[in-house]
Amino acid sequence: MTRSVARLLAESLEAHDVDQIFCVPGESYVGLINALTDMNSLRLIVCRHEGGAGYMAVADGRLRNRAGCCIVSRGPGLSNAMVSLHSAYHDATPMVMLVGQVERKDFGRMALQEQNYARLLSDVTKSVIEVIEPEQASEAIARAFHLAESGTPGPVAVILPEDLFDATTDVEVDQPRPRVLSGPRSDDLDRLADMLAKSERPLILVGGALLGDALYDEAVFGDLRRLAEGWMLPISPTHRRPQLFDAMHPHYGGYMGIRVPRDLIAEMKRADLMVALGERMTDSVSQSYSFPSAPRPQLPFVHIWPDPNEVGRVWRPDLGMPCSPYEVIKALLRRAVPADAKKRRGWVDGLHAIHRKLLAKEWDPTSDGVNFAAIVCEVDKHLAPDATVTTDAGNFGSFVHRYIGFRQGQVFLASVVGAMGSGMPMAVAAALRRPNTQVVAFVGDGGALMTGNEIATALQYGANPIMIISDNGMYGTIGMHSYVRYPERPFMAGTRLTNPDFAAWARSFGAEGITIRSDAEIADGIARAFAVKTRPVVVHCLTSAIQMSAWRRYTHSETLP
Ligand SMILES: Cc1ncc(C[n+]2csc(CCOP(=O)(O)OP(=O)(O)O)c2C)c(N)n1
Repeated sequence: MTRSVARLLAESLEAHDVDQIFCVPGESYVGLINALTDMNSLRLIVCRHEGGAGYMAVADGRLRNRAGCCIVSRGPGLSNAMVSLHSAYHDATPMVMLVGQVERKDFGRMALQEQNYARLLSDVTKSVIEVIEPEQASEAIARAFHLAESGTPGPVAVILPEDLFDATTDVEVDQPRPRVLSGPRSDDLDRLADMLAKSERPLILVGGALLGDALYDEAVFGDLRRLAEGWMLPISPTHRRPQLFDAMHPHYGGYMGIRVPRDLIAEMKRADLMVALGERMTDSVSQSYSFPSAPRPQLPFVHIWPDPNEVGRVWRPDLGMPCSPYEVIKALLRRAVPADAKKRRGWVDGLHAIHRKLLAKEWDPTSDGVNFAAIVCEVDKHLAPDATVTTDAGNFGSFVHRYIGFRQGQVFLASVVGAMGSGMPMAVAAALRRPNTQVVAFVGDGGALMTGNEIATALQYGANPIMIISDNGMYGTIGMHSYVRYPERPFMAGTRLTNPDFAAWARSFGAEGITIRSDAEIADGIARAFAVKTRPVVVHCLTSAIQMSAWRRYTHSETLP
């Protein structure tokens, strides 16, 4: 059947089960926009900034355990979207980004907004696929999804010249490649089982590749639970993956985020074995390459990650298993539980006790605004068992990790690498994908005005997230870093912000706007936010800058310098 390349691309996306695409339209791909709007199975979500569109695609992909999809225009559009590629690349999250390009006859002339994408994107994508021949358009989509989702997942860009869309071809839709998963070698499994059996104090870190295997699949979570209980193992979710294990389960061994609190890390360092199960391992998780120390871990280290290029790249593991982490869990469950696994009861209980103590809802009063701890704890009271929480990057997020014990079934989304501007777009994507469930975005006053304008997208498509803004009048994280390095200098210098009335700003979009100025307004303000349900809500919280994070306070005085 002869059809336009635009139509072929649209059908190829449909064949890959793409039902939602995030975009900012551009003249470089109007042919494709027309074909996409003709497809009943596809919803085009028109966003306000390509960074927002990219983050939405990342979040949507994670929610579906697939590569999310977005389309951006050439030079300027792609430049705006770069932050989402950077984030997806570091977070090992699959994404397919289609990019418009100048006409083929003008290649290399530096025509309007032309960029050499292979060069520009070489360090933020797994692959850049330039389509020159109409006959290869569908194959390019199939390859892009395959590459994005296999091995270490990540973003793939498909470059589409403007004149290609109207060209015709009789090539058929290239169907999706089967998903490829590598299983563990039986020798490696023997060794792992032996190491686990001998260990008295193992640490099991669970990370993103397990999440990639299944975000919702109760089978995965159930099997992980059974392994933890049967083999008597503590489970520690890693940085910004808190929902991987129920925080109240007695085998939850503490959250392995950035700068693990002193008591917990001291206990963790007594471990005699570390198993990274589906965690790539980064500086955030490894406490700046100190635990395990890079490149030679100070304790026996097993690295399980679905990509041989990654296992052994930074750390030298005692055992490297380049395979699906879930396959390892299933394989261990088929084996006999070590006879004396119960010897680890005390170790598991000890870690869990420290974790539960850290979750205590305690904080100190503040005089320069509300302690954000109080807001987060109030939100936690309202969170449903299937709620989605997103955080932007910034110190306000530390309160979320400290005070919310995520239950299995709750979903957490964030840029793992800490790219600001991700929180609100991810919440919009979650509210679109999970209508009639609670979606709460925690953002700072910095991130709020980076991509908070996507609240317009939420209103346009009937998505109803709650955006909780911690307005401490500054880029607080950077102020804190400055304070830590140069304690005698005024810590707000270079980081102070003059902010709008965010509640009025929200109302100007047609959203609900609520302001919380004092502790007395917290309970009612948060209850009102959760009661709205039929439109987005912004809760503007005037928060303390002295309380720099959930763990650190400015100690020189109670008034700002
Ligand atoms: C896109 C991007 N730009 C800059 C940074 C550096 N950065 C990290 S946190 C932060 C401040 C965040 O401020 P805010 O949103 O107000 O939250 P707070 O730290 O005050 O809680 C900045 C500028 C970043 N991570 N991402």
